[in-house]
Amino acid sequence: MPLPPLITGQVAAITGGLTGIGRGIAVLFLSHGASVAINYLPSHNADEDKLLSSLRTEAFDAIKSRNPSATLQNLEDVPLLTVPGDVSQPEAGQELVAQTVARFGRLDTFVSNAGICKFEEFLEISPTSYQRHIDTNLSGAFYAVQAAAQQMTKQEPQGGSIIGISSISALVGGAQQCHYTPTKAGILSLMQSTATALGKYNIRCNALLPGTIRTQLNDEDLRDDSDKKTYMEGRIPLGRLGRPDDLAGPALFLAAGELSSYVTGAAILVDGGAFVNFQ
Ligand code: RM4
Repeated sequence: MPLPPLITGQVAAITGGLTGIGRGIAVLFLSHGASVAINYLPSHNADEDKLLSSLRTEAFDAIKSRNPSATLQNLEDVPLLTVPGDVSQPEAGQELVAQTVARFGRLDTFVSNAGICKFEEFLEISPTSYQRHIDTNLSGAFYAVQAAAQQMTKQEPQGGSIIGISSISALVGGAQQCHYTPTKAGILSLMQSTATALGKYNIRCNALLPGTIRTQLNDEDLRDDSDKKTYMEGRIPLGRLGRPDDLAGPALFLAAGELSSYVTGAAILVDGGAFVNFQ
């Protein structure tokens, strides 16, 4: 039996919601009765139009399958807003939040998810590549979270839940990720500090630390015949790499105030047990 809808009437916004973890979260939130706005980097995916329309279809099916009596008739009824923007620019977070509120009236849950990772040897990382990782992953999270918090403090009722998608690599590093892992450690730190700063406004801030989730970020690094894929699978107690859906449940828990009302400043590992198996 699927769970009944848990966040009916909530409004959520997610950066980087067109693919990977952000998309998984968007679909689950929609199926649980939320209205969802996603940000995505325009012209980044060759099949952008297809990704946009299939997201709506997936969400429609997910809503219907969780709640067969849902009133939506056609795809346009899916309460999904798609907002193009480059999160490395402060305006993108502001725009996402403004459009979310204009369409859906408020903002209950904000997921800062957009991120990039180009696997590169440390000795060869160019200043441009380094800066791009910092700008997108860390500065992007900062700007977007600030925009979300500004909205959550001024709405009635005040408050909300902010979720930063960090990584297991915030804790352990990664040889070809010397420009990336510091950004993920930064997101964890950002969530701890914003939890401290925003508790008085009834805003909870938490970090999810995924282990290795199979997304387009690691298409090449973890291709099917690679030794690394075999190695990674071998050291995960649950025996498989993560899927975007594996992150969506923990995000739902943090969105559902009834389940997580006293959870803030937390770092939640979602890694199939990989971290405990690290030695
Ligand atoms: C993660 C972690 C994974 C890697 C992705 C791209 O944070 O390091 O192993 O596949 O990044």
